[in-house]
Amino acid sequence: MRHRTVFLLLALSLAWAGSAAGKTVIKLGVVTIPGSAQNICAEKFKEIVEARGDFEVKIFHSASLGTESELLQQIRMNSIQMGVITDGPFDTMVPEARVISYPFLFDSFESVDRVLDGPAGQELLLRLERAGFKGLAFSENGFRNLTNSKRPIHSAQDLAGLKIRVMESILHKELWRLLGANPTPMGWPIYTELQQGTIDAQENPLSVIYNYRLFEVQKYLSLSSHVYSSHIDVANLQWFQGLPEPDREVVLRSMREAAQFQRAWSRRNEADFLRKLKDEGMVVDEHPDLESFRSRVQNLKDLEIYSGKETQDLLQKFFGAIRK
Ligand code: EAX
Repeated sequence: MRHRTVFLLLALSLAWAGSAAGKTVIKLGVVTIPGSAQNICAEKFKEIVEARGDFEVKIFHSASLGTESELLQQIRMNSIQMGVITDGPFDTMVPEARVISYPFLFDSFESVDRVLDGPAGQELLLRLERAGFKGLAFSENGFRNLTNSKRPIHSAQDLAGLKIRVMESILHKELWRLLGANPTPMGWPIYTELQQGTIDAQENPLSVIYNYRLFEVQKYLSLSSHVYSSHIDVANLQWFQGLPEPDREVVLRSMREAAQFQRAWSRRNEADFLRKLKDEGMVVDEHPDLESFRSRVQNLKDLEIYSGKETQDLLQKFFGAIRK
């Protein structure tokens, strides 16, 4: 009897300890430093989801777990469960992901929201499942702009021979090759490489150029807006499917709300980042000759990297959704 009581007490206390500490821990990776677009989304997600459910979100940031490609691998292996990751690096695993960054696809935030939040964007999120990701939402990196240390870049002719770092993305490499530059794919961050002159140029949204103090090592900025870059906010698919239904709902809704919040943040601050970059002394070309850029990449949709049936199909859906 006594033994049974002790056993029961022990079992109860274990159960109690289990539920007290029984929060579902979510490890979430972003490559960037606090204050960056990815971190804004990740922190908002943590705040919302922890308030709504039995979750504890541990955010790993500042490249502590490696590059974005490495974070994607870790999510796939479930050593971390979630990530807020720039769209670019997805395309080595899911070719359809390269439709978002198709050059000069979007001309406004309004069309970004309509397409990504509409059926075309939602279809892309579903396509990620084949690679083991649950696509939850799109947050925003932003329209990407070119910087370099060599010379003002006004038209595509000025790009000849420029050594540019691109994301670890098949599309981005091909894009800059077509534009006439000399692209090298590299994970983020890249300050040292720019400082040492291993590369001359890079392209990123204004917030990134400012937060990473790239104005210290890049004199020239061209507002090229050549590509709209999202983050795809993902979870490990099996882990997500293993959650009880109500928890799945909470995770999904919380990330959607965090993404909406972060997109608004990104848009509210863009003009301010441009002003700050000018204040830091960058030489800005606000109206580069984008026709010269466009004409070099106009055949991209017919090239091999878009020739897979599923990728071409989704690209056409994106084109169609933009025209609506
Ligand atoms: O968000 O690798 C990149 O250029 C990304 O835009 C970077 O992670 C900053």
